[in-house]
Amino acid sequence: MLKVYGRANSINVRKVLWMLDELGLKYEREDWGRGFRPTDDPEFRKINPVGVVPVLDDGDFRLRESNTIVRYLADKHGRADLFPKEARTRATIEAWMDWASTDFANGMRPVFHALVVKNPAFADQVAAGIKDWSRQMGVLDAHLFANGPYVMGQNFTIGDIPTGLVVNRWFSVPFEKPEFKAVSTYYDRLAQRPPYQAHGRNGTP
Ligand SMILES: N[C@@H](CCC(=O)N[C@@H](CS)C(=O)NCC(=O)O)C(=O)O
Repeated sequence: MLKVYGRANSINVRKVLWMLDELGLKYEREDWGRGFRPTDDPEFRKINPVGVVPVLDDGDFRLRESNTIVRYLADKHGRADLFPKEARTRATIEAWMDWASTDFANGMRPVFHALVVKNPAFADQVAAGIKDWSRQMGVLDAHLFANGPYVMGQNFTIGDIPTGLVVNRWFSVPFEKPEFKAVSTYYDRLAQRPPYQAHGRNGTP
């Protein structure tokens, strides 16, 4: 059976769990990471020398990197509806996934770690984080307003998975935030999907 290593409240593990549910695949999961066994445990370093979750075991194949795992699962299970084969469409989806894990998440990280994890090391980065995160949210809002309802237009794709999880965190972390109407509509639309209810909009930031 497929096996996921990583705590279910990690934004990167949640991408994989959401995808597995989109595909209707059964899996087992082992808790590792903050609040559980630490990822610098020598036992975990044998699973992933980089020392982060998630990791997927698919039989005798082991894979790290959340976005890569999501793409692998789409391809392996022939889900061209979620990750089309055409090169430009595919690259555009990958661009949204890369953006969601880098530029879109850069401002989010200190805000989340200060306000939710309550790590004092991030306290002085909250204002700058909110500013940066809000600017990127504005980019997504304008894109969805002009080209939505999903990041790739009419159809839900894996481009919405990393993006949708950062959007969940935006609405779930308590701070004074500007209103982005198209992003709110997107959040409600994603919430119609049971896998997003389970792993995205599930009350966990
Ligand atoms: N680029 C990696 C990043 C993974 C990552 O940063 N994972 C975090 C959790 S979201 C982690 O393992 N943190 C250590 C911990 O939970 O103890 C991916 O996308 O899979």
